[in-house]
Amino acid sequence: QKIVLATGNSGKVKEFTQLFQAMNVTIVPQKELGVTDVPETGTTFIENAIIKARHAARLTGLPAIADDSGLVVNALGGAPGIYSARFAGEQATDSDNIQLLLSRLQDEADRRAHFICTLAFMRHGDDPVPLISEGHWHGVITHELDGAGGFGYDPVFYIPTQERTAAQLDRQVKNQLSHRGKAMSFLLENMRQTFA
Ligand code: ITT
Repeated sequence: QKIVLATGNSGKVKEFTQLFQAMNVTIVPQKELGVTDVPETGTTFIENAIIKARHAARLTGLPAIADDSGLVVNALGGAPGIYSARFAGEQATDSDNIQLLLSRLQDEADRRAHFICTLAFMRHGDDPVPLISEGHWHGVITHELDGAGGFGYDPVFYIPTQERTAAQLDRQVKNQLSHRGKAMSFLLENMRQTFA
């Protein structure tokens, strides 16, 4: 059984490949099937996840899973939130986004933040009852980058219980603790019924 992974983010592809290892399904990144990014016009994580999953499922005729995620920073009133990938502009790189985040928090003592991951799984492009799940991961924003693993904001996301940034964790450990790992464990439970 094939499922199209409705993301253009290679960091997410690596994490999902590992997260799906326990399931008897083949995950195919949308790029390999010629699916390009769809505009994320929603105003919530859930809406955007559904938009991306529906787009990939309709174009490929396969079941699709999409991930809409982002970083919610307390001192910034929840920003960058759903705009995390384009915080520093439409063409922003991870490094641009991190620099902007650190500059916005320069004189800020409250450095609490959390990642949110919302997943949408659609059995087909017109599935009226998509499976939705969400996971959160709490941490604090550092003053400097540390670590070479992960992607996105991982080098500045510090997890006090691990005494490390997310970019310093092994992928397997990150997947056990992260917003994405938590959202996936709920989804996998429910998908087992679909693929049993
Ligand atoms: P797709 O929409 O194609 O999946 P994207 O990168 O545009 O790729 P999002 O719109 O969901 O994805 O934006 C999520 C952003 O939030 C992502 O680009 C990172 O900057 C950040 N992010 C999400 N999960 C993260 C994680 O596990 N570690 C670090 N940063 C993360």
